[in-house]
Amino acid sequence: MNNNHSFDETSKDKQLETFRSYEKGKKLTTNQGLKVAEDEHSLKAGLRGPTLMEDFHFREKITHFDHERIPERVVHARGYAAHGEFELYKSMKDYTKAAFLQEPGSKVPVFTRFSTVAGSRGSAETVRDVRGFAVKFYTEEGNFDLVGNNIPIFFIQDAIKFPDLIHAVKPEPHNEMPQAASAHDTFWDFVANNQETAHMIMWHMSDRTIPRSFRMMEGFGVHTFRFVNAEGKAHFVKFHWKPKLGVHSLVWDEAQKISGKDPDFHRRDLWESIERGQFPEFELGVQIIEEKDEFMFDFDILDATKIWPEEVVPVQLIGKMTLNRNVDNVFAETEQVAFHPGHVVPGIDFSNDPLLQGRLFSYTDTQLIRLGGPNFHELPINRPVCPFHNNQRDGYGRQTINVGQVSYHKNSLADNSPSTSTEKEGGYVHYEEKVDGRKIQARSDSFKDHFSQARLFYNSMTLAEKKHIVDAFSFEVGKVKDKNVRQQVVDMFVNVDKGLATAVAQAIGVDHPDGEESAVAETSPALSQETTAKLPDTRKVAVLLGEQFDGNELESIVTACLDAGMVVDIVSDKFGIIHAENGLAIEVDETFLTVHSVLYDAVLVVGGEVDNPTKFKKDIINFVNEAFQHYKPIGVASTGVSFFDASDAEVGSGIVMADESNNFNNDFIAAVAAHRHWDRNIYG
Ligand code: HDD
Repeated sequence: MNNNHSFDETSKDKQLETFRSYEKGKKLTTNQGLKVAEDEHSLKAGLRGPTLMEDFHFREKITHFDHERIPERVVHARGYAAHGEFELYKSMKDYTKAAFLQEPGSKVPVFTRFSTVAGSRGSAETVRDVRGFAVKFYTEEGNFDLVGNNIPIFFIQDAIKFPDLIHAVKPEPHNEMPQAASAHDTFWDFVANNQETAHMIMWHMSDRTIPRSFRMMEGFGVHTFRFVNAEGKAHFVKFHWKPKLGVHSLVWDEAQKISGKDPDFHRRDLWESIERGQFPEFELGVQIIEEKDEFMFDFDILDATKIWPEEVVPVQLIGKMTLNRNVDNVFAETEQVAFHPGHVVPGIDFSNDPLLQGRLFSYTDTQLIRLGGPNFHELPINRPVCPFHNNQRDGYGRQTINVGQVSYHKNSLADNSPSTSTEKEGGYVHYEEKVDGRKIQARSDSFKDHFSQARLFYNSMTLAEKKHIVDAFSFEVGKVKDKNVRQQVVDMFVNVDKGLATAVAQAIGVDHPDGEESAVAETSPALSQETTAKLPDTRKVAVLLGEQFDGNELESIVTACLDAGMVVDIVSDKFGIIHAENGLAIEVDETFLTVHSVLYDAVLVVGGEVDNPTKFKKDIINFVNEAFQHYKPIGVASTGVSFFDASDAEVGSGIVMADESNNFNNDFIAAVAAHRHWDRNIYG
């Protein structure tokens, strides 16, 4: 196959091209290449007679169809991916010898898959869940996989507990409910009885688990890894992805409604942005700690339930990933891609984090069943772009035709090839860490503080973010049927914050907790989403419009929105062309039947004349009320005031009236960039 070693950011695309099949204009054949004359009717004994086994085309077609499905991923089953490139800003030569991190300006191809964790392959995308953020870098030294999440820590400290965690969060086995949700008894029973989950649960109950878009999430490698430089010196490193568009979330009511209106909301958003040429960008950040400083912190750097606060260990931005191409075929690429935290290149090594150590076993193991055997590395999406040769042979679906007599090492018949490489020649040499200890099944005392960073997180939230956390707990634990489990959860989270636990206790009808909250008083401002980038780019606006609108006003605002990089949909009572009073004609993109307020970032109320003004008014009022409830920006054109006045929305934060604004276009765009307007009283 294509093992030529010519390398640049397009090398993966060139390699994939050798596997693509273009069917348009081609003749239909069987898998044996035989041209097919009949594809509508099976071979029968007489016009009304039984079908004959002899019909090989029928048998082949049905048999292949019968075997089309493969097992979904045991976790992260629902995902979506795109191709792109990674460009280095800053040489990491002092820290790592990884070839793709040496030369500023150098680029490598990447493939990135985003996912939810708990739901099945067909589940809704805006559920409350952690998001997977897995990146495969196709480097000249082999594939490096950064298999992370959108949350910088994890639920558990030791991989041996992973099956327990997943059994608890998946639908309950006796009735297989609920789908793609953590709001049920077994999950919260696990939480309360495994208190190492405390910090992760605070993130899980925060807005982070209901992202607005895959393009507006951070990503984290979670574990402590090692960078090793050419001199063999190692540093501890954590990886971050920072989205250029900032970190933004939905509100819970909206997220639930989107699950029904558009279960594909996140993949559609990613697909459409790339198709429009608005390529998602994420900067790669690293936090680095010297080996000698391993024990300088009040947390253990091997504990995956802990962050390294950015104010203590700054994040250096070293490069940028741009996702610029959608897949050609979701099954072939997104479904068959196989990630593994153990896919590393020289200069990147592991730490003894017991969660990471366990993952190093699990990922190959799971591909063996999911992808049906040991040759999944030969699937086009998984192939490295550099050559690969070894003595592994055979197995289901083997594609490589290994030529020659020899498949063992060492040998003389093939001059001892394929031969190993020295470190200088690029051979991977494991970091020689000194390890000394007794065999023991226990956890270090330094892993036992479960609440300090959970409190640090809560301390760092704004008032609105804290309220969302209280509401999320109240919803989730409110769904728990067992009152004893509810009580245990409240009793656990008093260790984080008494106000939080008491408010939740009140909402879910259990006794107020009487424990002591953590004494941590510090904050880490980097943890709040309020300090994130706020831009109008790619934000989606619904313009609610009928006939005889003010053409000049509309043209001006729509042009301004498009110039600001926003996406504008004209929404009316029916499809077709509508006209302004000045004759301007505009095509309707969507109707009140096909879309809904929750699918947009902002609303612009223009109004106008339609066949059924009463229904039109009601539709607009519904749109506006919902947008108002979800803290969204609402612009009101001069013709739209009567519609706005008839809604429950009130003038205030994020409401921009053309009649009252000196610079309506700019004010509206600024309100959209702000994302949500939390200081709004939605209850009147
Ligand atoms: Fe995992 C998939 C991320 C802990 C076992 N994991 C999977 C994916 C992501 C993560 C993003 C989907 C990759 C894709 O898109 O195909 N997992 C994480 C993170 C973890 C983590 C960030 C903690 C820091 N995982 C973890 C543990 C184990 C696993 C402790 C087992 C011991 N994960 C798996 C798996 C999956 C998987 C069962 C399912 C499908 C796959 O691997 O390819 O092996």
